[in-house]
Amino acid sequence: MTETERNPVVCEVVDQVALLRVDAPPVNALSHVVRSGLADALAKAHGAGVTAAVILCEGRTFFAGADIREFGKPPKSPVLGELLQQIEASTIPVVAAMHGNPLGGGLELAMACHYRIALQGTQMGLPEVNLGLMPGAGGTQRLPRLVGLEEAAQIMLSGQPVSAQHALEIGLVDRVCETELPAQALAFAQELDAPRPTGLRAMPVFDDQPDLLSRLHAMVQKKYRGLAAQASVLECLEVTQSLPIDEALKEERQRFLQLVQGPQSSALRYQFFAERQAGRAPQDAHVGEIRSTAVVGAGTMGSGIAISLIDAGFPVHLLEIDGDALRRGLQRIDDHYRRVVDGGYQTAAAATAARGRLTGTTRYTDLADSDLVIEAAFEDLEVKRTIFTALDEHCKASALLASNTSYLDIDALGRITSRPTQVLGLHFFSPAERMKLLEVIRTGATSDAALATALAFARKIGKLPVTVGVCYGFAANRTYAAYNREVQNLLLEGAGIEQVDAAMREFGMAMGPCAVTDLTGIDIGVMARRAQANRPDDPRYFAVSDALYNAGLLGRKSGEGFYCYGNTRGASTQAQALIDSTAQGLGITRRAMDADTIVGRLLRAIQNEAEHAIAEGIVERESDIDIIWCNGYGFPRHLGGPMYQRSLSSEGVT
Ligand code: T1G
Repeated sequence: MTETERNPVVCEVVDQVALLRVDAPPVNALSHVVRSGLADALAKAHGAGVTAAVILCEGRTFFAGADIREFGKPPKSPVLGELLQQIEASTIPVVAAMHGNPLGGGLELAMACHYRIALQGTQMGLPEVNLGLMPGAGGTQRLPRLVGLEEAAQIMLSGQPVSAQHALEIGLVDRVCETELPAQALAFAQELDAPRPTGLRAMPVFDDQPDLLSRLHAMVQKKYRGLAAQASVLECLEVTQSLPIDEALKEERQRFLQLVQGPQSSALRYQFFAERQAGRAPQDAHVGEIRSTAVVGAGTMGSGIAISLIDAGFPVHLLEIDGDALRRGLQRIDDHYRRVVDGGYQTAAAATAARGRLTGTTRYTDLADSDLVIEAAFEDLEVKRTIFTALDEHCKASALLASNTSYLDIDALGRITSRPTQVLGLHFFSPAERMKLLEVIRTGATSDAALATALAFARKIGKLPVTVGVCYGFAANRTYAAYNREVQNLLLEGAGIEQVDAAMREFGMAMGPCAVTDLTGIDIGVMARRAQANRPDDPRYFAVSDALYNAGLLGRKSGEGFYCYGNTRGASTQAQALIDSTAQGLGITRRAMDADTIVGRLLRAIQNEAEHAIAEGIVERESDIDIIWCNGYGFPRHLGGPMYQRSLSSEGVT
């Protein structure tokens, strides 16, 4: 620890128990200064004649993991594994008193302690795979010893946290307390008379659970296909089965270090910080309080948005134009809750509580007290103008008015209200109740306070906000349109429908672009482009979609588009014939193309359009584009995003 670094660890002896308090905001990450402070404090505690030690953290959470900012730098002793072995070898019992989000190295430290107590509401886990890593400080060895192989594998492979209650049930913690964590942990420590090293417990073996290993391999190959971290976790569990724990820890550390240096972890760590940068509010902007909300329009998007809000605990007035439309919207929401409860995704109690926060209405006067109104009506500027005029008349002066439009000019909507500084866009992605991405669109008049309030609200409803400016299609749809436009150029130039989709799926996209267009409907894009003011003067401009649309091939909704959806499956021969004839009519000489060409051209189409959007100030930085593509269009997060990929190729790394 250098002279200038404040020691974040304070040791206080209370009734012969050493209380080690750590205060290293914002999340008590286990940086070098924290590790050194803990090692010193624990050594001193042994000399102070105490009977036990308790480790706890100040602030919002127990250690939220290793300090991600240290990865890729030379390790500084004590590395986390050394500290954890010092804790586990302690001759006095050590208790971990957890709250908040004990994650990764934070939970590994707790497992190296001899006992664990958690505050109700604590969410703990080993999310290393979300960073392209695996537990690197004993997690693969101590977690199975505490909770068994199946639970341990599930926690490590999914990266999902478990609640304090579940942790108690599976043996990960010894106690859960409602309040007063420090006092409860002290009292617990005073009952203890001996250490209980986790590492001395027997390691459960796959031989005792014959089908488990094959089930886990199947999961890694299917659900986590192509992800190096999950594959390493399972290999490590297998290889270390019969090793003494000291050797097993070395094996784990080696695999962890390989992943740290690997391309997937670099991309995922980039994504972690990019997500936090994308929705950062303007410096010192006032953040207003959103308590009550309203949604105008109960169609697919409006009802999905309403579900997002009531699930996040906000009361919502859902307004529709008449009783029938409102009933259909409310029915759609009731059907959603029936599905998620029947499917075990949400408890009946949570669904009932959420549904109880929703009130349907056909009267604008009922929105008078809403702090935020989100308009999700038909994509027509005149319809939206009428709605914003009514909202401006009936909503309180402080209310924010947002549109969920995908393309239209929100500046124009702000101008017809008396509050243009409080008008902005909240562009949700379908299905709105599930998709995390949210474009927060500031107009030329939107104030910093309105933007900051909307960004904070977005995070409160569990969304991932990206600030964008106003242009046709904002940032997401604008770059997606460029991608799709190049898809159609490739089809005209000779690439096959299935060839394009297969190339992009093999690259890692969740779905091929032609299949996506069939899903959303070929007519949607055709209608939007016909309404486009400055349509490019290029005869090839979405000529394929126009040809399919004119032939009645609309995609899934009509039973045929790029693909057939009836009894016959696969690419549509009619669509292919239309592509061939359109190409011929345009005088295009078709030629064979390989997957690399297809992927390269489509990535460049996104990158070029993104570059223009950044130059125009529509988005602030390249990583915002990557956040949009990884969370809105299924771009593989472990590849970082289209702009991240370009940075690799410019560095000569492919
Ligand atoms: N290291 C460094 N900084 C971190 C951090 C970490 N582990 N976690 C969060 N931050 C920063 C974050 O960048 C932001 O900074 C601020 O804290 C608030 O974060 C050895 C190898 C804990 C649930 O993966 O999931 O341990 O933007 O905005 O929404 O086996 O942060 O303000 O400058 O996210 O309240 C494993 C990652 C690491 C946990 C809190 N741990 N963090 O969410 O706040 S690898 C993780 C989170 C590891 C071991 C392995 C969340 C949170 P800034 P935030 P939040």
